[in-house]
Amino acid sequence: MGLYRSSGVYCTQCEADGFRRITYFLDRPDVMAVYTTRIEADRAEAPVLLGNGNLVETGSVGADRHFAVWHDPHPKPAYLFALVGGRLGKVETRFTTMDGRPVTCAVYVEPGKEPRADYALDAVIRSMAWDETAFGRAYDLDVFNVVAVSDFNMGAMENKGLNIFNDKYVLASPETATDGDYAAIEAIIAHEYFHNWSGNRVTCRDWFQLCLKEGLTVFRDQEFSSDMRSRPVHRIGEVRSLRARQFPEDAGPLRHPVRPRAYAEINNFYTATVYDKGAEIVRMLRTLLGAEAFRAGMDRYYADNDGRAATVEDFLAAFAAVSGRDLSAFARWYERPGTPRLAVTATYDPAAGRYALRFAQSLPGEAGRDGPPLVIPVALGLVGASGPLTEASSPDVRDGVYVLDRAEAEIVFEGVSEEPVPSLLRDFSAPVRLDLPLSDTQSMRLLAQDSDPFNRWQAAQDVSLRLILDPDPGRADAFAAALGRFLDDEALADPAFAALVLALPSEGEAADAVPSDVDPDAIHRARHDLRAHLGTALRSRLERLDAALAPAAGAAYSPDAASAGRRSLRNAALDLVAAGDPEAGAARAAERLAGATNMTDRLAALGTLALIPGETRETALAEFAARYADEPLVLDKWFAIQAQIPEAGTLERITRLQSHPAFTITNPNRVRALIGSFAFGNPTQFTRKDGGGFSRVAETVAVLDSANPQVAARLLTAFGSWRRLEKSRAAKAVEMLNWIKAIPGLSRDSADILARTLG
Ligand code: HT7
Ligand code: ZN
Repeated sequence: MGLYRSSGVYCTQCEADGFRRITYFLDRPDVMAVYTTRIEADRAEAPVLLGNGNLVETGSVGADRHFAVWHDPHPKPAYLFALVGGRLGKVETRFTTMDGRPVTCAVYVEPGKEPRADYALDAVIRSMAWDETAFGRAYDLDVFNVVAVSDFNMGAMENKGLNIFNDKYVLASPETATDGDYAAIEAIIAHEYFHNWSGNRVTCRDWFQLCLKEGLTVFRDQEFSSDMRSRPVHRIGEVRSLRARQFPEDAGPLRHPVRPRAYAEINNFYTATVYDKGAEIVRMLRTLLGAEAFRAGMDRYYADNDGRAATVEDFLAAFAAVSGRDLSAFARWYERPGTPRLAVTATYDPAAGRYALRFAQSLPGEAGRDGPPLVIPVALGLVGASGPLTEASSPDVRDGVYVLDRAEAEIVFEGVSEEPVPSLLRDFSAPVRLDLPLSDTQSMRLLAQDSDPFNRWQAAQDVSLRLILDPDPGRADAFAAALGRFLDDEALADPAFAALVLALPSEGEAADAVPSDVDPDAIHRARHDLRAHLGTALRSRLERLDAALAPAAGAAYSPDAASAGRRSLRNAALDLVAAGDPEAGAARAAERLAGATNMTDRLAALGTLALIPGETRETALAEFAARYADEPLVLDKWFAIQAQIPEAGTLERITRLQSHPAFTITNPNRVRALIGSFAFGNPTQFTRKDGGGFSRVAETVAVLDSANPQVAARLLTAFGSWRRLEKSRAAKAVEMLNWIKAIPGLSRDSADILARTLG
């Protein structure tokens, strides 16, 4: 925090309260000022000098030194202050805003890596254009600079006119970056750029309002990515990540309202709840008001609050003003922690052609009792044997959405000619857990017939989850047959979607569905067996797809969504075949690895091989490391893949990797790659019964805590679900948490997470 050096480059990180480490200041977000910054440095050491705003003067100081003066005319809080000085190369281009302002946009990177910044620069230009079209927001300075540094605690930072990035989210080439990396670069460049309005022009009154800028900006970057890529595929990705990170947080000891009521250390509140559930609230608001009123509300919010430090109330007031709606009940989403449950039961009267759905919402609070109801938009439809029943209607459903604002309610559809399967929470219209007891046959009807792509995917997830929790070879055969029909009919038309349908719920998601005494080994085995079953049953189809999706010889790599989708299905097919026949799979993956022309295919093949013990795997890993010895971001992938191997030998492997010359505890990306991937991505080994996994992470926290408390505290959050584990593992986790607690001089960051986790 404050001013620091990353690989010889001076840079700053002031959010949330780092500016006070640079100079005395009233370091609160509601204290706004106009800044003029004069930076002076040794010319050889720091030929590039960057600050907020526009460059107004440069000059020499004696023979060896020089200076630059930057002026930012927009009043801002200190957390948006930034400066950079160092040896950097750049790529740049011009953009003219909708109000005619010429802007020079540049991306600065380590000299020699300039060609790898082209995609990020292109994403800057696309973000600027999109915010004008989608939200009417134009850029407001003469320059927009992005700087990539290699030591960064988070993804990036939205300093006014001078965004500073973790280089992982800037640098990309087909040889070093996967399709996922390209998509993440596009999304994070957009996210930081969009903060220029949602965060910078309108900032937060205090840190309790963090979701005001983060939830809104995540929503905006999600919309951008959906417009750039496939909307349904992106939505499924958003929900997978919400369920993987936010739902467990909301169910564990670190749960907190989207607008927290109290904090000991604000750095610990840059959470999935503030960011991702915060974005879901904005999405629900749009669903409730409709796209037009939502856009009018956003315009009103900017008009009323430009140049101000605002609150969640100011945000909601803008929407209430334009729509005439009372949003006071909706505001409860910001205050109530936990994921609501929505239980639904259905009754059908064939004689009357009437179908009733009964809804009951619940969200037990601290006292164990439900509070006042939330406002839950439920997008829905009814699906018959050969498709959606469009003639069925209910007076309570408008534009396909029913708004549940009571604890319990019933709605009735008339004109229902056959018993339907309800398709509820279409497009995941609210961040709730749905209790809707469907049979496999009903879910498979949704997979085949629903018009909502999200619920088609959800139906496949539901069947697989049931089969992981309650294995049954006969039902697995029926599921494989349904998947086979789906693949035959649709896989080549939308490969990215098909790849998602084939992907089973993660071990974490399966654990989340178990009420208590979670045994990660049992979940791992059951999930592995189901993959093997499907891989065997679908083998010939998957091999045909593999062949059909092979790129033409000599075809150039392109990161566009359609090409990425074809790669993802082809790689998913390989992985599933390998689960069914590991020997043949290993040979095929090794072949794919040798012939790969881009990092997406290479890493996917290595990932498949990593799950198959043996010589082929070890040789492939050694060759990969040798090939990319000088590529830190690729080596991170190599560390991460090995940390996630679900085998008893992984702990030993991690010990070896920790003494690998490329491992360093001082680089946040490297620590996250090895120890973070182990803690968050290897459930069976992190929660080993002998406690070895917990102690490895605890030891890392202990070493890291004084130098980088933020990263140490984040690692500690991996212990968040210890209470749900079966007793012996839970006891080992507590032992290690208490061991950390006893470390003298523990940072406030780690102490806060510990206190709440043990709490
Ligand atoms: N607003 C930025 C948050 C951030 C941050 C917070 C605490 C410590 C370090 C940090 N680096 C960046 C990033 C964002 O969400 O846009
Ligand atoms: Zn942000």
